[in-house]
Amino acid sequence: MFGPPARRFQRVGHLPHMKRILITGAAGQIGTELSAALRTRYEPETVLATDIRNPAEWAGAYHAEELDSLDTRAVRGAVERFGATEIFHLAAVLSAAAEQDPARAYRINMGTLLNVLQVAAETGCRVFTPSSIAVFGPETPSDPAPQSTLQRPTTMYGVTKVAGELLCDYYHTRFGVDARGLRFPGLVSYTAPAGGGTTDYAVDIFRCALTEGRYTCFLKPDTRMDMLYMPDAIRAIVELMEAPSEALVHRNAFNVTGMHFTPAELADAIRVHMPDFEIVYEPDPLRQAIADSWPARLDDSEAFEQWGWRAEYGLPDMVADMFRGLRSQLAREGSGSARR
Ligand code: AKB
Repeated sequence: MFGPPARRFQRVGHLPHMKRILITGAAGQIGTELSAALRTRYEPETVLATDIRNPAEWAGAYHAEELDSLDTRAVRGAVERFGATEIFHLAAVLSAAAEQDPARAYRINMGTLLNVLQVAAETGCRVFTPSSIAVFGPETPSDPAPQSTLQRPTTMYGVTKVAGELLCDYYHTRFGVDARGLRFPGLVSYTAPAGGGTTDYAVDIFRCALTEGRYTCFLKPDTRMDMLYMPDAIRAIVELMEAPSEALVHRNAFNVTGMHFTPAELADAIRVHMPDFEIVYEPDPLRQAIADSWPARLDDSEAFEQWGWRAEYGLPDMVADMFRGLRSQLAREGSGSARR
């Protein structure tokens, strides 16, 4: 089994045509780990991490800039100044947060992606942007949801992700932009907190287990959801972006998955490491309705067939690695309350 993403990739060093990568939303859950992995895989100075938040708060010593990706001129300026050849566009409002202010979520999710694709069309950049299991709705076959199937989401986040998939396809066929993407299920990680998602319980539960010994779950105990551990997600992004174009039938919006479990099953897996761990359930109607509208599992066989994708972490490995990583992180943060 591989370690954390930053250590998992061999450096490929100088490529014949050197990649220069600009990341938006770099301070978020995926962005924090993807920036580290790309700096390891390529030369660190070829990665520019950007976020709407001030880099002084999140970037450490790395090359980073504040960037509002709703501002087309600012995106174009950053791409041109840095000489970017690829944009990894991660800035987005997630599912539960989007339901609090749907119009804002539409503006941000669609506006930033349109800007990135437009600048990519003008500058010749390649693009990666994540899609989500949220593109599916209650009418989609649930276990598993096929790669090509009915997409009638009932959330604003899902609406923007379906439209985003179509927009990527449009910019590819109309302007030749090499826009690729993955449909992620819930992502589990410990480096940066998740925020505003429906699957966030599977992240928060570990920190609460270690600091308080208990967790109050906002979903019902038998809500089965699809999940992927972050090291697998980061590897999927890198492998897809490095896959030869000729191998790809879909290019964009590949289903990928790692494991699927319920909150009760996750609590049992946590008890293997912490026998006294307690969980109580106080379902939040909004997030429960979102979870119930998504498939229980994605069929990722097309990703395997077209570019060799295969997840490495299942539930027990993921739980063991989360505890290992989070314990060290809490020790670094100086949280004396972490339980053994
Ligand atoms: C969310 O819960 O909104 C995200 C997702 C599944 O895209 N984690």
